[in-house]
Amino acid sequence: MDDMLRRISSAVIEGEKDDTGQMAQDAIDGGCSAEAILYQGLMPGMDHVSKEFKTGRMFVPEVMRSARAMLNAMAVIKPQMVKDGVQMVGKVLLGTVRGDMHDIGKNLVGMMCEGAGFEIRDLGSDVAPEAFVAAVNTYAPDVVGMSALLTTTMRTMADTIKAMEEAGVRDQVKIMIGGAPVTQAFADRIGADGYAADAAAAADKARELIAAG
Ligand code: B1M
Repeated sequence: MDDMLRRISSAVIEGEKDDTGQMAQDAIDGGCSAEAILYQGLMPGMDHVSKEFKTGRMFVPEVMRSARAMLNAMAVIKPQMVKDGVQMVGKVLLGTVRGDMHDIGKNLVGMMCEGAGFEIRDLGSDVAPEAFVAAVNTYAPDVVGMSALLTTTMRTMADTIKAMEEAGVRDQVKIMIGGAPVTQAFADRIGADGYAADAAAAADKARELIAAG
């Protein structure tokens, strides 16, 4: 069994996206729990990828292949996880803010967070402040993650936080922001709870924000 989980970890690291679904199915058929596949197979694999990305030994295309490998296995184990009542680390609501169509980085953040054990609700790109507010009410996420790639759309992050304050939902969530033009100083200025420079750091930051309560 351990060997099976180790092979799943390696397949994620190597980005063997066409194999991981079947490997996860074989593991389930072999009596492995969905929880073990997630926590002892997929997550250690993505954790390794995250470290390699942070230190510059893996690059965006490789990380995306690994993330896809992980997501293909997740698709197979999810029904079993629901049946078994497996708890995820937390819920992250993601979106690229209004007026901004860039979603590659945001998608990568979603994949990394999913690899770190979060349930992801992705609202897509060009997401209006009111849509974030409505989604907070619908999904009750732990963390709201906003992405912006344009200097002109960064200020919509502040508008979104303001809309959450006005709707009375600001204190129900932690807010994390990121994207190429975004900085820690900007996050501090607009009252976000956290900033992350890249997708691996975003998964760490989401964990940290939840742990901080
Ligand atoms: Co656009 N674009 N683009 N573009 N584009 C940039 C951002 C730009 C820097 C290019 C340039 O001029 N050098 C420039 C912005 C300049 C500025 O604002 N100062 C720009 C512009 C001007 C535009 C248009 C206005 C161009 C035009 O039409 N005249 C237009 C705007 C459209 C709109 O959004 N309304 C536009 C359009 C597009 C395309 C549609 C063609 C395409 C987007 C496709 C898509 O996303 N589906 C596109 C692309 C691809 C880029 C570049 C080339 C690459 C962006 C990217 O995907 N990077 C970009 C130039 C560049 O960055 N070199 C550029 C890869 C990605 C993995 O990195 O998104 O930074 P990134 O995400 C990182 C981190 O930032 C972080 O983690 C990610 C992974 O490590 N991160 C987070 C991101 N979100 C996070 C959220 C977090 C935490 C971390 O917490 C929630």
